[in-house]
Amino acid sequence: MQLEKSRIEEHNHNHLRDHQRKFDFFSSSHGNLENILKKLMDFQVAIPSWALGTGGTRFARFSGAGEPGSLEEKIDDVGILHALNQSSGAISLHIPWDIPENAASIKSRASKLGIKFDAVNSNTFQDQPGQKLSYKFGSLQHVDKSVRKQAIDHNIEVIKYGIELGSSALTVWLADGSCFPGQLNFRNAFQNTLSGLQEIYQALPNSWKVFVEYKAFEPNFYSTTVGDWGQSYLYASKLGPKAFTLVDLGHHLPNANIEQIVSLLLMESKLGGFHFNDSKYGDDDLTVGSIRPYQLFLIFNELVEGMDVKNMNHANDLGWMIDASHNVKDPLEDLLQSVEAIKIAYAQALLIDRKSLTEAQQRNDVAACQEILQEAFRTDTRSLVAEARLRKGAALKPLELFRSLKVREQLIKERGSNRIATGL
Ligand code: PSV
Ligand code: MN
Repeated sequence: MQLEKSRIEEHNHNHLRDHQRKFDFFSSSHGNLENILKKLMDFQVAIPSWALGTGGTRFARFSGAGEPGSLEEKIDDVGILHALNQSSGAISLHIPWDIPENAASIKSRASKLGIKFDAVNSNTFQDQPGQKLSYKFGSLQHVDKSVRKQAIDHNIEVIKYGIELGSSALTVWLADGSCFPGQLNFRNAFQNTLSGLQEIYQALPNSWKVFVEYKAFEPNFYSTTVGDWGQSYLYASKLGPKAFTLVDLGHHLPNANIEQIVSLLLMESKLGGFHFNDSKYGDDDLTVGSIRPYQLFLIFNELVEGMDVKNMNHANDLGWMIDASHNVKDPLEDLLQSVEAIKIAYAQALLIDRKSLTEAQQRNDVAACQEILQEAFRTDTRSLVAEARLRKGAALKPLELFRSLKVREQLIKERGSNRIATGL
């Protein structure tokens, strides 16, 4: 299904007066907002193909109805999100969950909806039906060369799919590691992984990047071969200028200072991209901003400051992706909420009085530093974000419109109530 433009216009017309009142009030206390509005309008967040169905846990998966059963339907779902918020103009595919059998037709379907292909993701953390060798004891780290070769070949195949679709980055997340002390020689595991990544790196087109995603634990519980940003940075540095670290917010040990990690990676020009989500305990993959919105804001504070120092383009120079999905919400509603939370935090970070903050830092005026940051964090930027949406022809209230148009009910009618999306 596709959303008609006229339904969005009608919805905006009904909400315009209320929005105008709120935005006028906001503008009256914030001066010229044109620059910020432009940045908000340009900022796009890629939707992971695997989040369009219900995520499930290792205990159960309570599938929702009307889930997308094919790559075509996943693209259609992202098209719905993008029509509603004009901020989700890209999809990140996971191979082999989403093999594009006919790249040309997939590409044209996506482009009609204004959707591009973001980073492609390889999968050497599961065994697929008919697969020759098992990843039970790892993939690129494996003691057996033929398993390593199988994993390398898979990544190269993923790059080929990406090239056909017009993607320009590969994200490698490895579940490699060990569950028990003594199981693994750490150095050999690192060296094997590095030489595998080097072969994959050789297969990257010139304009491509490779993102090395780290994760502290799970599915391995004693050691992880790309376990933290230091290890990812080591691989990325040894690989070369096309290799970067990818930060997934849920992949840290409790209370890690993610904003500091972001700042230093940016300083070293080694931050490649983001997987946004939120968590209370571990890799919970909850809706962005649902648990720790202040942390999200502090991360955006470092992102904006660090990118500006290097004259980077906020919208294009890093890969912005969501990586969240779970059992209890409608996946499309959840994704609308995640994108909104990202934009709210980004808008707050853009409002920070940088000059005063730098001066207060130079004076060691700690209380003033805190006041300046929290002034921005406590600003309700929802009308600003809504204005950016309005100017792009998106809905003033995407979630409300999703519900009032009964989008899910229509998808159920089209697809049936027991269609299950591919993915985890
Ligand atoms: C692993 O937990 C991860 O964050 C990686 O990005 C995977 O590609 C994704 O989740 C989906 O399993
Ligand atoms: Mn991730």
